[in-house]
Amino acid sequence: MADLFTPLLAEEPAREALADGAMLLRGLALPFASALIEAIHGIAAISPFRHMVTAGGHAMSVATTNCGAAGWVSDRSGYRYDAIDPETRKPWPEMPECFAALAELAAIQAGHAQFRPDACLINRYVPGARLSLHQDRNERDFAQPIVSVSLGLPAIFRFGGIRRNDPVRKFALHHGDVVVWGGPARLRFHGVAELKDGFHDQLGRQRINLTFRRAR
Ligand code: MD3
Ligand code: FE
Repeated sequence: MADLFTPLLAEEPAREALADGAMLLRGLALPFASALIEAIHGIAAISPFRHMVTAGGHAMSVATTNCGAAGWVSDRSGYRYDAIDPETRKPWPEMPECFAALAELAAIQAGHAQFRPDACLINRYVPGARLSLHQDRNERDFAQPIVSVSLGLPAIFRFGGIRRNDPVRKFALHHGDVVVWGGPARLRFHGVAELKDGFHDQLGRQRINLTFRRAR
């Protein structure tokens, strides 16, 4: 599979270690961006973006959908992965080939061979939307990394420690940036600051983030 990407990797990608286990691959998704955006429109036509409700009963400011065999869902009873979209009562749309290929490429670049995501959570931010500090712990095997892909407007990402009150660092994630979160970074608290207004050529007034996971 890695051979398919050789033309894209004629130059070494800019790799930046954010922390032990967290690798930023700036611009890695740029050659895929148009294909990813087209695929996102196709997914949202089947399983629309919606504002899920947290266990505490608040609608999230971020709108969400999923593709793949498992999708992340939240409601008054809590967070979990489910093969069925609760809105459509049908399976989530299949994971497009360009999604799986990019996730695998990124994982290989960060030293995680054999990453085969079964879930892709798609988050949509409009100006003002934010994601409060949290850990991702609904997946079965924390040895599996999470790959995140940023598209559209830039966001300030907040990266904490393994305890909620650990200090938080901030850095910007731009269109095309990919981060692989594995090893000791896998259970660190993280969030996204309120999205600033702006306009992106391909996505307009929004940011879309893909997170690829091995849920089961
Ligand atoms: C660090 N999404 O969906 S991606 C999420 O931009 C989520 O929509 C954010 O956090 C977004 O759960 C951030 C970056 C990210 C994803 C998973 C992580 C960072 C992570 C898991 C562990 C540590
Ligand atoms: Fe998260």
